Amino acid sequence: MSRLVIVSNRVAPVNEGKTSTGGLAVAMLAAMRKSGGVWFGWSGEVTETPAGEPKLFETGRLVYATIDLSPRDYDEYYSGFANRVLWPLLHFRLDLASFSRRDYAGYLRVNSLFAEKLRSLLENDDMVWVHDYHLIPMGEALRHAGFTGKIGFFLHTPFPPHEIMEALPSHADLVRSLCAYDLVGFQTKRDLLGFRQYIVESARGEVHEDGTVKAHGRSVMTGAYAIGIDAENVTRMAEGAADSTAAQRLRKSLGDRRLIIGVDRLDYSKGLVQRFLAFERLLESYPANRNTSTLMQIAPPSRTDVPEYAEIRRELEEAAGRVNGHFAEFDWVPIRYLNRSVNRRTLVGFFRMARIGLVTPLRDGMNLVAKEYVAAQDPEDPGVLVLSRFAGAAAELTQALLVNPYDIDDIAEAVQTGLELPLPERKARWQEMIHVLRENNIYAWRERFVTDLQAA
Ligand code: ADQ
Repeated sequence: MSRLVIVSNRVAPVNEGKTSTGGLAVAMLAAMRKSGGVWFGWSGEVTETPAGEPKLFETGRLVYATIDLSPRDYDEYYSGFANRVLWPLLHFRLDLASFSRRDYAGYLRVNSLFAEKLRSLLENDDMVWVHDYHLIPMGEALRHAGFTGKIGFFLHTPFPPHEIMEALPSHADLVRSLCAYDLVGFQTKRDLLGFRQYIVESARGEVHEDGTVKAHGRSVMTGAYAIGIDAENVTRMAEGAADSTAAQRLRKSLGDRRLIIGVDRLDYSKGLVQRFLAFERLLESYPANRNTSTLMQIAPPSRTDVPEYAEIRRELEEAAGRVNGHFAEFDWVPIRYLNRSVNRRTLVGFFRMARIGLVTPLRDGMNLVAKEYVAAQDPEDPGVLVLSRFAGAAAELTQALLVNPYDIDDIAEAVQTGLELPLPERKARWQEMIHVLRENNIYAWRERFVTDLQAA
């Protein structure tokens, strides 16, 4: 039987007890644990002299194969092109993209390195599934290295309109390498449409009714595959965690105040500054929330050596400090702002206690926190999800209170509406959403992609 070989920039921590705060790692670990296979990627280590061969580690049915990166690779490929060019560009932030030819060359070099190292582990009938923007050219590099089996690619981020893509000096090369895959998957129809429009408008290619795209002399299958979560597992974990020591401490500290929760990697795409300002607006416009509602924002720092992340962190600290300074009372702090990760069990226990899940990214491929929040709710007394229209999850979670994350008044009003929503309506909205999450769970997502890749 052919093996499924997953490739992503980072593999999830081998130690499952360790907290992982990246959506990709959380999702892929859930998707792969049951089915087994090989997971290849960067170890997270940077060393002057990376070992020649991948390090192998087997656990259950999953084999991890990892390589280290040199400091130069790390700077140019990871911090440089992937996180200072592609990430902002794919999230519609051209203003934050800083392109350099040196970093692009490093990106291509590391993609070839990944392909070469992986090639030595592959068998002919393996099926390779490459993940995310770090590794767009990897499939083409694997072809050059002589691999002839199926290769698929899934983009976890949005795909922006073609006018934005065209601002990237190497856009034509990158899209040409996307066309070397057998199947390219996107999170939502909107992203798929963005890609297809690019193909027609910028690459002068063709889009066929069955989803095949023809461009650059190649033909590739395309589709939308909204990533899911293991909803039943999250529900079970949340039930179990509702009375954990941490949950009890949180409950005690809140008294009968209502909890509004936000959980995100500290990233400028997540709309955190606007979220704090919206909470400030809520306290101004609906003063009954003073000393009766608390926003807890958990935001562990990520990509700390990218300057734009230091900047957003500074802005957030300033906003939280100002709101707290203005509204705090001797027995209440409006915003509890935590720069740390929390283990998954504790986190979903907190979700279950929160009356509002506040998820307001300016752009997000999907957003798993929104889905986890819904799955963690008590069916008899579910909280309300306030969700950005610009998160991929909004296409499925239509029963959330959808907001424009740039519009501070809109967010504040939705939170107020959510706090006042009568129980029957909360239940009705939640039931529709949990149904969607159970149907399109992480296993269904994996199956759909793998089946289509086999057929491509
Ligand atoms: P991310 O941008 O990382 O993912 P998201 O989808 O919300 O965003 O996933 C974050 C994951 O990390 C969630 O499982 C969450 O529970 C966990 N997490 C976040 N903060 C945490 C904390 N403080 N402590 C513990 N755990 C925390 C990228 C894309 C998304 C896409 C996913 C998957 O940007 O759009 O949904 O990949 O495709």
